[in-house]
Formats: sequence, C-alpha cells, structure tokens
Amino acid sequence: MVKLVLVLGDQLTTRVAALKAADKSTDTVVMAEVQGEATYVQHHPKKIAFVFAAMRKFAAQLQQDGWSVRYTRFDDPENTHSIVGELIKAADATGATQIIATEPGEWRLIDALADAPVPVTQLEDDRFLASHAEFERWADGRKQLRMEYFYRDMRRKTGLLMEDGNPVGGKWNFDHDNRKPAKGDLFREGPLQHDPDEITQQVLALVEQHFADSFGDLDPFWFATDRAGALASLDHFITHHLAQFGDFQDAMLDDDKFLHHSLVSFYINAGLLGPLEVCEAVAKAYNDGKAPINAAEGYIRQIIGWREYIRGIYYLEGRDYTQRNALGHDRNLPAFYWGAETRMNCVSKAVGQTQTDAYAHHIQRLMVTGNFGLLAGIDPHQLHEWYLAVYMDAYEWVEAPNTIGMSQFADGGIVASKPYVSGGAYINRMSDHCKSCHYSVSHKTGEKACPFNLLYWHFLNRHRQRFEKNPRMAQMYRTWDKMDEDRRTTVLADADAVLARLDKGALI
Ligand code: FAD
Ligand code: DLZ
Ligand code: SF4
Repeated sequence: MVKLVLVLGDQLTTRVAALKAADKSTDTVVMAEVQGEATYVQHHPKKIAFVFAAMRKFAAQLQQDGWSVRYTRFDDPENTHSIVGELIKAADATGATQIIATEPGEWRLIDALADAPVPVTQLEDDRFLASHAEFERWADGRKQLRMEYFYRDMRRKTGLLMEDGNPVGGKWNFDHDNRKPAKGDLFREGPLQHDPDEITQQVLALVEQHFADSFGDLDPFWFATDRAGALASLDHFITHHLAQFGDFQDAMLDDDKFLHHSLVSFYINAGLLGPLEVCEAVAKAYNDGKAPINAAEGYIRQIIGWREYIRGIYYLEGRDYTQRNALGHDRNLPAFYWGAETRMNCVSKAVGQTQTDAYAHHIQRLMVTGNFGLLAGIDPHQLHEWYLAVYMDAYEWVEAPNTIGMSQFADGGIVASKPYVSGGAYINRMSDHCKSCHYSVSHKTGEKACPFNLLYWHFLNRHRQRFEKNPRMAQMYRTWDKMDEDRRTTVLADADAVLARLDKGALI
C-alpha cells in the first residue's frame, strides 16, 4: 500500500514528524510549489525565492537519499496550485490510500488538510521543545502566562546553561546588561553572504517573472538555501557576532542593518537548522570562553524561551487569535509601510531594510513599526498581514502572537503585561536615527515634534480607563497628569493633526 508523505515549505528536514514516520522503501514524498501558499498574503519576493529554492534542494537531497519524491514546480502546467489539490492528484496517480503530514504552522492549512476529500493524518510537529500538551499543562490554571517562568522550565528541561540544577552565572536572566546603544563600526562583519547557485538562480528568474509586483527587492539574494549553508551562517554568527549579541541586542543604527543579530530565524523556521542545535552551539561557545554569559543566556532565551512560548500561545489561543482587537483599533495601514515616503527616519530605515532584505531585527519590528502602529491605532489585523507578508521568517504560528499579542496588545494582555509603547526618547537612546530625522525628538509639540512623542500621550490618554490601574504604567499617567493643562491640550491637538494627516495619506 502506497503512503503519501506531505512535506511543506517550512518542514525541510528529515527530522520532521511525517518523514520520521515514513518508510523510504515504500512511501512517496509530496512537495509542491503552489499559488495558494505563495499568495495567501503578498509575500516578499525574497521569501518566496528562499522557500522555493530550499524546497527544490531538499527534494533533491531526499531523492539522493533514496526517497521517491513527487515534486510539483510552480510553472508545471498540471499544477493545481493548492496543497490539497496536489495531494488529491498524487493520490489519484499512485493509488495511495493513506496520507500523512506534519501539522502545519497555520490554522488555515491545518483546517484545509482536515477538510480535504482525501483523509490526511496530521502528526504533531515535534521540532519544538514543548509539545502542545506540555504547554497546555504549563498554562493550565495560571492567571498570567509569563514567558520568564516557562523559559526557566525549558532551561531545566534542556540543561542548557545549567549547573547542578541552578542557572550558570547565578541568575536566570541577564537582560539587565543587554540594553546598550551601539556605535558605527566599519569592521563589523555582518551576516555571511551566499552567492546564488544554479538552482537558486532558476528560482530567482521564476519569482521575478511571477511576483515582480510584490513589495520587496528580489536582488541581491544572499541567503543560504540549504542546510550546509545555514550551518555555515550559524557558525559565522557564533565566530563574529555572538559575543556582542547581548550588549547590542536592542540597538539600531542608520548604517548597520544587522548589528550583532544572528539572522537564522528563517533557517530555523524552515527546518534547515534545529532550534536545539543552535542553542547547543551557543552554549558551547560560552563554555569555550568565546562568549560572555549575558550574550549566551540572552540568545538561548530568545529560542527556548520566546520562540517556544510564542508557539505555545498560537496553538493554545486557537483560530480566532488573529482577529482579536482588544483596543478597538481600526485605522488603515499607512502607505509608508509599503515603501511610500515618510519623514520619520526610524520608520523609513526599518521599512527600507524590510524592502531590501525581508528582514528587520526585533527592536525595529517591536519598537519602531509595531510601536508606531499601536500608538496610531492601526487595525492589528492589517499589521498582522503586513508582518506575515514582508519577513522571510514569517509563518503565522510565530508571527501572529508576536504581532497581535506582544506588539499590538490586541489579545488584551496575554503575551504582554503592558503595551510596548514609547515616545521618541527610547528610539533616540537606542539608535542614531533621530540625528538625521526631519523631526526633532526633543520637541514635544509643534510641527517639528517627533510623531512618536505626540502619539504616545494620545495613546495613553485614549486608553486611560484600561491602563491607568496597571502598576507598570501608573508613573506615566502621573507624569501626564502633572503636565500643565494647556500643554496637554496642545499635545492632543497636535497628535490629532498627525492622525488626520495619516488618514488623508499626507506625508508624515
Ligand atoms: P536574533 O535577534 O539573532 O534572535 C535569535 C533567535 O531567537 C531568532 O532567530 C529567533 O529564532 C528567536 N527569537 C527571538 N525573538 C523571538 C520572538 N519574539 N519570537 C520567536 N522567536 C524569537 N520571528 C519570527 O521568527 N517570525 C516572525 O514572523 C516574527 N514576527 C515578528 C513580528 C513582530 C511584530 C515582532 C515584534 C517580532 C517578530 N518576530 C518574528 C520575532 C523576532 O523579531 C525575530 O525572530 C528576529 O528578529 C529574527 O532575527 P534574528 O534571527 O536575527 O534574531
Ligand atoms: C511560505 C510558503 C510559500 C511562499 N510557498 C509554499 C509552497 O509553494 N509550498 C509549500 O509547501 N509551502 C510554502 N510555503 C510555506 C507554507 O505557507 C507553510 O507551510 C504554511 O504557512 C504553514 O506554516
Ligand atoms: Fe523616529 Fe522621532 Fe527619532 Fe524621527 S525623531 S527618528 S520620528 S523617534
């Protein structure tokens, strides 16, 4: 009896559940480049190219390893352009009566497979440290689902940076040491650049032909698209950047898009790297004296803490999570998120590198584009679709809780205990963006005033009822209340003027 084994574009590892459960001597792997997946949001062309090139190479590797693979290329005239359509076609062609899949990272596709006219068994994706049941057990009965406590359990579970049951260095979390602004450094290495090989070049031509109108630059394409390249990128990060990762994790610079970030999220999320092997390599660098504890701990926390926790929230909260809008925000996404001109230098830099590289680091996503969206009252669903489209590492299981929860507080405070909002002062402290901005970060009112400054108070004022009792925000309300009434009126009027310009599509 032939069994079909579905492998999706973000499941490119032999360690994925469906492949582990299959037998290469009898079963057939199904992989397909389809419109349905390439267009459910308007993905950045680099993301499509990355996924297609990595899929083609993984399929070739499986074939080399003795698997039988039915691979549908995007421009195959018989392509049905949906995952379910390709499964039905493969079942008809092979007479297969059984199909197994690894659970997709998106409810949309989980439901499509569940509703398919051919029965598909979905196995839990065990590339994560915590299973669904384990996360549910952890969450059960807790008033608040704080990442920090979950993270400690994951440290205990993995033994990473642990010594006799205690955290190495005597503390679980060294974040306090990790908030330094950075200076320009001409000798900073930057991420490893990979020249596109023949397969990647073919895919680039295909993407150019079919997706040229999407937001984002296809060239230059410098990412790895196979495991060997992804491992080389990880090694490069550990050698050249890990030691400084902690110190400059939150920093932003006009002329340095990547600082000491690792740029491996897209490799991990697609399956080219395993999360645990990345953390083990980082722990080894610490043990070998190549990175300080604040860097190693800070890095490992992002993966076994945040990444796992975020995934747990996505499945725990269910299908309606992306529709949540606890603050009732409904403003349309401004055109400058899609590359239209803005005078806000910080936003222009974050969106600019999103356009060129399908990448922005965490603080740019959270404290620049996310912060602006929240302060300005942008519809969180529109922001969600934007983040899902424009970043190469974006799949709904990881993007949605980061956007809807952490960044927009649209889940009412499940992920974040308070909204991540700030005025321009935070951006000025962590970056050099304000020095060359049209606006003045020190101006609190008037035409030159930084829009973040104005909108910050507007946000607090319009959501007073919800947030004034939050102990972590009380101080800000006291500061607002102490302001002279005329000044408060001017701030709110100036903020309203910014919002009116936004609604008109005027230059901001
Ligand atoms: P580094 O800064 O080097 O961090 C190391 C690794 O830690 C990352 O590769 C990633 O695997 C993990 N990590 C760090 N923070 C998070 C987090 N909050 N959630 C999950 N993993 C984390 N990350 C995605 O992988 N996909 C997304 O679609 C995504 N959308 C986001 C949307 C918003 C609004 C925000 C605020 C954050 C989002 N993140 C997302 C988290 C984070 O910004 C990226 O993981 C990170 O910027 C990837 O770059 P890097 O590999 O250089 O990370
Ligand atoms: C992101 C993506 C894209 C652009 N294209 C494909 C594709 O053609 N075929 C495929 O199997 N997967 C693709 N993917 C990844 C899927 O969208 C991803 O598996 C789901 O969103 C679940 O995470
Ligand atoms: Fe951004 Fe305001 Fe600074 Fe300009 S002044 S870069 S808008 S924070």
